[in-house]
Amino acid sequence: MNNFSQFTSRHGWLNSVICTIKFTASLALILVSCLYISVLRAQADVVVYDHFDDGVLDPAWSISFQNSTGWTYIESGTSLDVTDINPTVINPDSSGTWARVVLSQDFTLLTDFRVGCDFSWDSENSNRAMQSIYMELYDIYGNPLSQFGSVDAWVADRGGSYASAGENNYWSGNTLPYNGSASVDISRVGSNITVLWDEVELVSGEADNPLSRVDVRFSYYAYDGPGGPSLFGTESIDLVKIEGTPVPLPCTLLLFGSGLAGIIGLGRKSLLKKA
Ligand SMILES: [Ca+2]
Ligand SMILES: [Ca+2]
Ligand SMILES: [Ca+2]
Repeated sequence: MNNFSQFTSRHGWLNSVICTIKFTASLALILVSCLYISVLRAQADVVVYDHFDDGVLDPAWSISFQNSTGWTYIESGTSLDVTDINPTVINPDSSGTWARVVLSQDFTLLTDFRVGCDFSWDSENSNRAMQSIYMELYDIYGNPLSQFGSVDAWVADRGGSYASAGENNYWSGNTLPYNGSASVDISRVGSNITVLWDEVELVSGEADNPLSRVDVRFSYYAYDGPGGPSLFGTESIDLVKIEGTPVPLPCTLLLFGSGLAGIIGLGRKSLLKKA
């Protein structure tokens, strides 16, 4: 035992002071680390980024079929092009079912976010096309936060642009050309979601729950009745980018936990010393 140890063991109060200083220093270090982590986490994380350029559909997309048995698609080198969906039902009227192929990705929960996407549609210059392409953003509870797409829902009409944000939605009517493309940008700051279509705002609305999942839905209304049969032309998607602010770590909990661990550690040390 050196002189200092002998001195402190004779003066128990000094030991307590040293322990308190050590404990305070540990807490300060944890707090600084915690703040540093918060700053790092405050930067936007990119959770989905797909150019659809390498010829293989990224397996991060899970694929599901609704009222359909398959699809024909190509990752052409520039985009993902869907040229056919095989329906299980041919509808005789307007009240039937849509055949769908849905691509989904779940990711880290995001508070503020920004979503970009380019897409296009081709109705083969015919009103008989009945098809849609949608992107849908879902919250942690599976409720839609925002949607957009081109929707051609009937055999006698053209398609229109559709978008929603929180409780609000927008529908252009049957105004889209037979062939076209759009670049869409959805962002949320705080609770306010805004959907831009070729840099023009279509709709804005409010929703607070964290963003958790994206779906890209390709749909075909197979119909054979008056005016039919319907057709599915081509729907394409490209440049999907989703980034945002991850839901922060419960820093206070971390602090509390680490502080508790520190106290236990110091307690054990002084017990060992006493022993
Ligand atoms: Ca790919
Ligand atoms: Ca591309
Ligand atoms: Ca149509």
